[in-house]
Amino acid sequence: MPDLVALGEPLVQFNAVTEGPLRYVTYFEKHSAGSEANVCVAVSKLGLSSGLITRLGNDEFGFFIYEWLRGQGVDVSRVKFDPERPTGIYFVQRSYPVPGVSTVLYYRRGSAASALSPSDLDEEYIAGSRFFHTTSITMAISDSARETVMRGVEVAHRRNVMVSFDVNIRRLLWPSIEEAVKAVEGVLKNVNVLFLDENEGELLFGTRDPQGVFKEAEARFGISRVILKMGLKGSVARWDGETVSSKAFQVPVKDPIGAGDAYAGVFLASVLKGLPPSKAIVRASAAAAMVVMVRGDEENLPREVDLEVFLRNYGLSDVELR
Ligand code: KDG
Repeated sequence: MPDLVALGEPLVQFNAVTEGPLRYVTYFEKHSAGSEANVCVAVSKLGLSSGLITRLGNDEFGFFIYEWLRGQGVDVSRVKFDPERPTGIYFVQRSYPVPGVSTVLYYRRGSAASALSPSDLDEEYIAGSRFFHTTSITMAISDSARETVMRGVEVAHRRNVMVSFDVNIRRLLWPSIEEAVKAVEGVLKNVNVLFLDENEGELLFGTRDPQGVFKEAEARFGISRVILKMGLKGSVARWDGETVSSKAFQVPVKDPIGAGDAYAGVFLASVLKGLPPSKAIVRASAAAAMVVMVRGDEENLPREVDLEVFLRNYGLSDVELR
């Protein structure tokens, strides 16, 4: 069974080759993306095993994602093809109107993954893994997908598998922010490792302050492993009573989408390798920086050797970090 099992919707990403408003963009580059799929690839590239539970359309885009994930070493044995619904896609507009910031245009309503249902969960497959990972994106795409996330998290918790949850609130996918918050609050009691950013800290816990977020997460939901991402200010984690932090590595940014998944995937893979949180957080920050240097979420996800070279270039020895 894979070390990490994720549940969520992979998407084909069409990334604008040129910057600026999409109405003037002529060329798009095709990539395999989607938050939980990105995490699976991040884990697999570091030499661990991962598997994705999802549904794809029985169409060219579905075949592309399936073959891509399989090529990256992700176990696709729990991927189902839906003969009636299409694979979800989205477009990325880069550096307009804000330089270095990307915006997305989704075409995923009624997608194959939106028909995910609890019957797609193989309990023994989840129970055999060490981490079960998902996000609120999957909770937003349909009622049945939300129910699947709730059930998956419950199953993992009951079978003593560590549950990792990246809050990842995508405002475009929710009718209201209140609904998003309510849905996330509904799973948190079964979560062991929580990734979130400062805005999500504010929404869920009423504070952006790391110590405040850690305190509330523990007091309200019993979560003692919380990782707070603060953009250019770096990140801080509270891990079983220990607080660790990392700077954000400054790199030339082509497209920031996918940074959070690189971060979560490399953090979890590092923990799975037995590294302490102080090292996991630096490696995760490095990986997040690496993926934003190119278009596409997964192409720059590092292998161990790439992480080592990157960190050495920034004056940090990965021998110490390993
Ligand atoms: O984190 C990157 C993902 O957000 C992106 O690939 C698309 O999963 C996606 C989403 O729903 O926004």
